[in-house]
Amino acid sequence: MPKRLSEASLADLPSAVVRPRYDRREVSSGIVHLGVGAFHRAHQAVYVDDVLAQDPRWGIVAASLRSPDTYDALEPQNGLYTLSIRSGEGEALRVVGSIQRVIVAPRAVEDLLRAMADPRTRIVSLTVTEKGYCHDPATGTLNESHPDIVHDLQNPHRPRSAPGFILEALRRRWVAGIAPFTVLTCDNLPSNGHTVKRVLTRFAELSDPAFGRFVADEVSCPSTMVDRIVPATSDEDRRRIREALGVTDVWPVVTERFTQWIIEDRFPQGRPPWENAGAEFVTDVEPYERMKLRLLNGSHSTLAYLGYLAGYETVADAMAESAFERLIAGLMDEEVTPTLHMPTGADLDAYKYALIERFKNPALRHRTWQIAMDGSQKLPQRLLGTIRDRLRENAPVERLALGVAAWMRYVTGIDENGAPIDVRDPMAAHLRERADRAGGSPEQLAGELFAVREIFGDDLPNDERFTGAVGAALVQLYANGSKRTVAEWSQP
Ligand code: CS2
Repeated sequence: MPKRLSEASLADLPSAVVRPRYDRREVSSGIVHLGVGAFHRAHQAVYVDDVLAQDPRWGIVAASLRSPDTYDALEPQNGLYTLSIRSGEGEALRVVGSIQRVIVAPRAVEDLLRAMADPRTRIVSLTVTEKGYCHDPATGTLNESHPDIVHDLQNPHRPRSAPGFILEALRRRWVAGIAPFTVLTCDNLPSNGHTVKRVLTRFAELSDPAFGRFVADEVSCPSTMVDRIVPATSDEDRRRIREALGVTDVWPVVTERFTQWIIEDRFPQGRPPWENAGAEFVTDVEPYERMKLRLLNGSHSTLAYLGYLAGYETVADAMAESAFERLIAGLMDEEVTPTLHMPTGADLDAYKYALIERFKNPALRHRTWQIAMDGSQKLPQRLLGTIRDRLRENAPVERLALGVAAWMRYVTGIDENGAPIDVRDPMAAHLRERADRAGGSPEQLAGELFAVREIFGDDLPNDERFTGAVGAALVQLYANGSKRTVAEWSQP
C-alpha cells in the first residue's frame, strides 16, 4: 500500500510533479471558503496557490456545508491534494497547498463562525451551487419560505445555509466593530454579486432592519465570472494518479488546461494579487458572465439533456457526433450570439471555437448526468434569459426551445427506453408529480411544466412563440427520440 499524500511524503513525489513553492508554515488564513467541492479546488484554490509565495496572508479555511467527505479525504493529507490537467495530449500533475484547514459546518458550527468573524478573514468566498443561495431562480430574490431560511431566521446562532452563516458572522463583526469581509461568489448565477447581495440584504432585513441597512451599505459583493470544466473525480482517475505519484491521494481533482476568472475589483479589505495568477479585474463583469452562462453553460445543459436521452455518457461522446456539434455551433452562432453585447476587444469567435474544442476534450469524462443536475436552478440563466431577449426581437428560438424540451423529457424520470433516470434536483419530486399527471402526452407535459412559475416566471408561459416552439420540439422528441431529432435539426 503506497504512502498517503501529505507534508511528509511531498519530498517523495516524482520531480515532474509541481508542488507548493512557499513555506506552508508561514501562511496565515485570510479567506474562508464555503463549499469546498472539486470546482473550488481546481479554480480559486489554484489562483491562491499561485500567489502565496508573494503574499502568504491569503491561505484558505474551507468549509463543507453538508458532507464530511472532503474533510475525511484532505485532513490526513494536511489539506494537500493533486490537480490533474488533462487533454488528449496527456496529463500534468500539481500538488496544491492553499487549503490550510477543512471544517465540516454541521458538526463545527461555532468553529466556522469564529473563523469567519476573525478580523484576519477579509474575504468569504462561495461555491455552493445555484441552489445554495436559497433564492427563487426566476426572480433572483430570497425564497423566504425555503426551509433552511426559515430555520436560520429562527436559529441565527446555529445556521445551516450559506446565507445564514454569512449573516451570523457579519452580525458578530458588526456588533464588535470589525469591518465586514468581502463576499465573493463564484457560482454560475446571473449578476452573481448582485444576486448574493440582494439575498443577504433581504435576509438581514427580516432579522433586524438596522442590520439590513448595514449589509446594504457596507458589505461589498463583487460579481465574478468563473470558468473551468471540472468533472467529478472517478476511481480510474484515483488509480492513475496514484500510480503517477507513487503515493495515494484519496481525492485528486481532474480538469482541463483552460481556466478563466474575471472579477469586479471591489475589495475594501484588500485581496490577493490574483492578477499575477491570470485573473482579470474589470469594473463590469456582467457582459462576460452573460457570455459564459449563455454560450458555455447554455450549450452544456442542452448537451446534457439531449445527450443523456440519446444515450451518451459524456459531453465528449455526444460532441464526437457531428450532428450534436452542428446543433451546438448553430445554437451559439445563431441564437445566443445576437443577444450578447461585448466590450470592444472581446473575441466571441475565438471564444466559441475554443468552447467546441473544450467540449470535445476526450480526456475529460464529464458526464451528461452530472451537468443535468439541478436544471430547475440552471435553466433561467442558461436558456430562458436568452429566449426572452430573442422574443423581444421577435427572433427564432428553435434550438433553445429544443434544449428546454429535452429538459422536460428528462425530468419525467423515464428515459427513451422506459428505464428510470436518477433525476437530482431540489424540485425533482414536484416536477415528477406534474410529469406523472401528463400521462405520457408531450402536449400535456409541456403544459404542466410551463406552470412552474419558479422556473418560467409569469411571462414565458403566456407567450405562444415560446410555448409553441417548446411544445413542437417535445412532440418531435417523443416521436423520434433525441438522436434522430438532433440529426434532423442539424442537417448540413
Ligand atoms: C456545468 C458547469 O455542471 C454544470 O452545470 O455546466 O459546472 C461547467 O462545467 C462550468 O461552469 C464550467 O466553467
